[in-house]
Amino acid sequence: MTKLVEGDLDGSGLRIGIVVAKFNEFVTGKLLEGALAGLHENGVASQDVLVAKVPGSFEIPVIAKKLAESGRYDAIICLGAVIKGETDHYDLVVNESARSISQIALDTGVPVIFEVLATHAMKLALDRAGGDKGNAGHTGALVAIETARVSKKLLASN
Ligand code: INI
Repeated sequence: MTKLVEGDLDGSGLRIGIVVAKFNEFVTGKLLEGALAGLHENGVASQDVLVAKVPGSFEIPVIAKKLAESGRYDAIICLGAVIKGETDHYDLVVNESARSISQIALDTGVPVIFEVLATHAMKLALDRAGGDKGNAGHTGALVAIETARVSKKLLASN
């Protein structure tokens, strides 16, 4: 018989780490609010959530790695906002952050959720931080819960 393993949005008992960049804090603060709301709406207890603030999106991976390696968290949510300026710094920060974050998940087996916005204008970032296009932090919370739940169910079914 075929086995199906699928996540759900039961966040009760899950421990979640959030790493949020302070750069463009006007945007990332809204992402953080969305993420915390999404976790609490789905049963994650406040005392099971740790928020770590880092200077910029480039610093997210090193702290996400520490949290993932600690074994204390069922998922890590990474929040940042990289907005294109006049230099190539933008591309370097976005690419390095994305590549490292996915590598941490693969190396540790802990779901690490990438909600680092990369946009060409502040307005486009704000649209995705509680504006017209929703809140990527809130989406990240749901993705974190669902992925952590798939992971737990997989282990339980083996
Ligand atoms: N960090 C961001 O999170 N967003 C940005 O838009 C950004 N820009 O444009 O430069 C940014 N740079 C800082 C970077 O994340 C590091 O903090 C810095 O390079 C020191 O390592």
